[in-house]
Amino acid sequence: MEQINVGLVGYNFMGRAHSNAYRQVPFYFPEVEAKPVMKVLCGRTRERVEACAEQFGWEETVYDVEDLVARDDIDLVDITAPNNQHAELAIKAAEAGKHVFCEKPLATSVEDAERMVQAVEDAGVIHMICHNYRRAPAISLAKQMIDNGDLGEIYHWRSLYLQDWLMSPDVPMMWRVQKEIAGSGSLGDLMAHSIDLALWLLGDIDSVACTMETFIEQRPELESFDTGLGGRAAEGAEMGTVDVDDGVVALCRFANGALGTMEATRFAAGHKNYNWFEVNGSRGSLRFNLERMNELEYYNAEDPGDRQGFRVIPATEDCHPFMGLPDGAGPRYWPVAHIIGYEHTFINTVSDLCAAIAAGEQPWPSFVDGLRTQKVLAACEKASDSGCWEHVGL
Ligand code: SOE
Repeated sequence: MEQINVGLVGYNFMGRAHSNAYRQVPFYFPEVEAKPVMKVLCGRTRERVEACAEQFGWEETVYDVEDLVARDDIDLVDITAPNNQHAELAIKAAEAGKHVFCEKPLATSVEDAERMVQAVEDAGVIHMICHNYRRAPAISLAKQMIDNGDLGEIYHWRSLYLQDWLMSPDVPMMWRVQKEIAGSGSLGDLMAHSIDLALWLLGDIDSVACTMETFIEQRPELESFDTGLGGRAAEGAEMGTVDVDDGVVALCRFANGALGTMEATRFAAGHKNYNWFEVNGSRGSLRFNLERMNELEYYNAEDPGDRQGFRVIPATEDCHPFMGLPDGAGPRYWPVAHIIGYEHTFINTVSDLCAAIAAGEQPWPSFVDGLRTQKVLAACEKASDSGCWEHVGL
């Protein structure tokens, strides 16, 4: 397969991150034979779609997803539209025989996530959910170390996903604070990432306890549908009611006996994108902080007593995941310690997606993984309502 013709739905924050990834894969992953071709950008607002297509490098534009999935020259449909559109768009694409790539969370309900899994499996197409942080080299290194037994028996998962961009009451009623569109607030927007990493690194979550809060319940309405982050409302705008969580705290019990705590908020003053986790085991601990993305902290409980302590592993050597070209041919990005950034997690993700499509293989994380996270999200919401521990049912 020489090329993969891509149709992208959505052009805001994630549409831009995905567009950049398609442009960069051939540059940094020359060994991936199937090159992504940025064929069609799809969106509702013609002038915005055309401007973004021009800026990002998409060949053509359409304004209705039906026109996109009807095209014979599209191989992959990539969905970065708001969460409540994921199910309809993915099912349409799968039924048209297109491979499907979808931003997180997979859907706004378990029922919709299950319909998406059924559709892609019935269609026999390749499917992937974009949990980009799995392919931060330091997090993929953590996965290798845990799977290798370097931490021994796992006792604890501990995660924080802290931002503060919603703290101003002037931030308007954009889609991320509307349950009908987003499904939930900090829970699905941020804790979904932590839950995906917890499931990937530690395995099934059996049960959860959870509590949530909405700190600012009224926000000014938007003049027009805004799918960006934040923004300002017009003077004297009507007030709308926020019906999602601003902050969420959860406890969880893993099937392997480990205990977990998770927290997510967009009201943690001073934290901008603090996606942090720590794993504790019988042989040591690992700790990651996205704001220091190129580093993995490691405590080896078996180090000699006079030199034990957390050490920093700079995950920028050619030997680290995604950092070296095949067959030791040198650095994939830059020489050691020249560091990479947020956008490279998307480039790494999209390169594996393209390689999988070319090989006819199913990449990770799939829609089945996305459904697992959706079940944990739903159990958290149920636990928050009931005030009791709730089983996840994985
Ligand atoms: C906003 O909270 C956001 O853009 C999330 O939606 C993304 O998934 C996360 O990676 C960064 O923050």
